Amino acid sequence: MAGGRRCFNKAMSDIFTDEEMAAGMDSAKAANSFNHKTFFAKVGLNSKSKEQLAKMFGILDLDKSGFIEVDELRRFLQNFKSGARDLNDREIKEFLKAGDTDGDGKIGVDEFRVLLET
Ligand SMILES: [Ca+2]
Repeated sequence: MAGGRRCFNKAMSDIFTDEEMAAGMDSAKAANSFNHKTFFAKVGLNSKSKEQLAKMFGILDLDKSGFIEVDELRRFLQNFKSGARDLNDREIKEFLKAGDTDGDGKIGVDEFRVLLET
C-alpha cells in the first residue's frame, strides 16, 4: 500500500477513468442530488467487469466488514474524490432503500451486485 493518504482514491482510479469519476461527481454535487442509478450510469459502471465491481465493493467497505454500513454510505463520494461532501441522511436512506433488500440496515456484497444490475 503506497502512501496511505490517497490509497482509496488510487484504488477507485484503477477502476474508473478521471472523466468517469468527474462525471459521477458532477451529477451529485448539490445536496439531495445524489441518485445511485444516475451516479452509476455516469461513471460507466455497466462497462466494468465483475472483478472490477467486486474491487469497488471492497473499496467502499472501508472497515472490511463485508458490508457497506451507513457510515460508509455517508462517505461514498469521498472514495471518488477526496474532500467530496458527505451524503446526507435523506440520500443515505434512499440508497439503503434501493440496496438493502433484507432490511438489516447495511448493504452486503450480494445486495450490492443486485443494486448495480437493477
Ligand atoms: Ca463495512
